[in-house]
Amino acid sequence: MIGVQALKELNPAVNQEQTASGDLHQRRSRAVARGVSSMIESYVSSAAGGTMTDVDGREWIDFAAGIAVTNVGNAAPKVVAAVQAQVERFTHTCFMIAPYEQYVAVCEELAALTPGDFEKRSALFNSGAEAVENAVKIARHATGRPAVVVFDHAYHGRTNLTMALTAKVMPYKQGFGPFAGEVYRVPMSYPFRDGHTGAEAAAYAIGQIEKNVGAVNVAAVVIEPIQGEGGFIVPAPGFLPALAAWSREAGAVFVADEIQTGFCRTGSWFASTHEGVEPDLITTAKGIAGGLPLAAVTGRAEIMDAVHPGGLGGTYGGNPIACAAALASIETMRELDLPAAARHIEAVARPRLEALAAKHPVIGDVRGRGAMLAVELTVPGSLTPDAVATGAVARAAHESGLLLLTCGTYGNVIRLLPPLIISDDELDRGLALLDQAFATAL
Ligand code: PLZ
Repeated sequence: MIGVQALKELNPAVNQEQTASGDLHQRRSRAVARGVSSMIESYVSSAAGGTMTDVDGREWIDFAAGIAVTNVGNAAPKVVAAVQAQVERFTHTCFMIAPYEQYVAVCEELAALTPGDFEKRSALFNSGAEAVENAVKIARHATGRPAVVVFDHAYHGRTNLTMALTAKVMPYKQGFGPFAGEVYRVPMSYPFRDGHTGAEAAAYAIGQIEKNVGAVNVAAVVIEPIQGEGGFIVPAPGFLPALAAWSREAGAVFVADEIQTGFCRTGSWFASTHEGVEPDLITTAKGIAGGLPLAAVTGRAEIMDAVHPGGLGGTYGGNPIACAAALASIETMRELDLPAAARHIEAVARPRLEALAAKHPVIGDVRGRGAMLAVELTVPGSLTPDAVATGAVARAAHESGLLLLTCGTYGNVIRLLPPLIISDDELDRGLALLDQAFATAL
């Protein structure tokens, strides 16, 4: 997070006392809880496609997509139209009270789009964390077992159970305990740092589970196929399939948390597909509805339907406006072939990141898939994380009008998450700003 002072020094827009953003920031500091922070202090006026305009008229290139949410672009035309039409028909009934078609249609789409040619069911919720919580509830109910296995560097949310599943302490968990029990963390495959093959890393993780948890106690193995907040960590090939196979053997539910990787982001509808993995349950959120809050658990009918009627739900889960937005987003993804768009972004951006790495030895690793790309910054020639350089590059990017996110357990990863509809020109301008940010910050 960027300090107020640092941003004032770097961002001329904020430096002028009388900016609209400056005024809003003063109001904010008197009204909004300090625990909710923002990456930049420019306030949004409008956003469309791959750009955002702030209340002082400054244009930004969007390499964040609201953290992998607006895959179809901000205020995508079909999403806007669908939301407008739905909001005029009815805004809410609660699916548990009076059901409606839109909810059913989203679940049909999820069954068709998620990997695995088997009978599936879905349940809809409001946020990613809520979807992960429900996946755990369902897995425990279906197996009658208590234990949940998660991985180093994992991120699954900020609710009490999902904080326990999330690895990183600061800022997510510090001071918020005690955390939920029966959560066991095992090592993740992290090729840049551990140098292991997927098979080696999986054998080690499985050994830990068998030794410290016991296969018969495991309800669920929960994993992001590519870790998001933890640092855009792509496990070595074979790691995910080995864990999925072990879970099947052990009678545990294999849950892929595709909340950040899902909906075309990695060049495929879901990242599990890259390794031919068919998860028992998949959690989705973010990209599903083009910016409206919606999340889902989708999976094998026999596991999902193990739960008694009334056992799952919530007032707003699968709200009709969010469902209308999801149906329009999915239609847009199909029409514009957004998996191909993500692969195109990789084809353009990866060579540019590799060229950047050749110029700046602080870049120790270039990785990712599709439009989920990252560079990890380390003290040259070592694995020692360089969070200071990472923060400096991000601030320089923000100062130049590029919305750029960092991530990673060690805060030393710069990640690219552009909307998948970003134009070649916007992508090129954003990459040029990134180049410039490295040159000025280091
Ligand atoms: N699982 C894989 O990436 C959300 C969190 C940002 P919610 N990631 C962004 C922050 O600092 O809060 C995420 C994720 C994965 C679960 C979640 C949680 O999704 O919709 O934020 O609850």
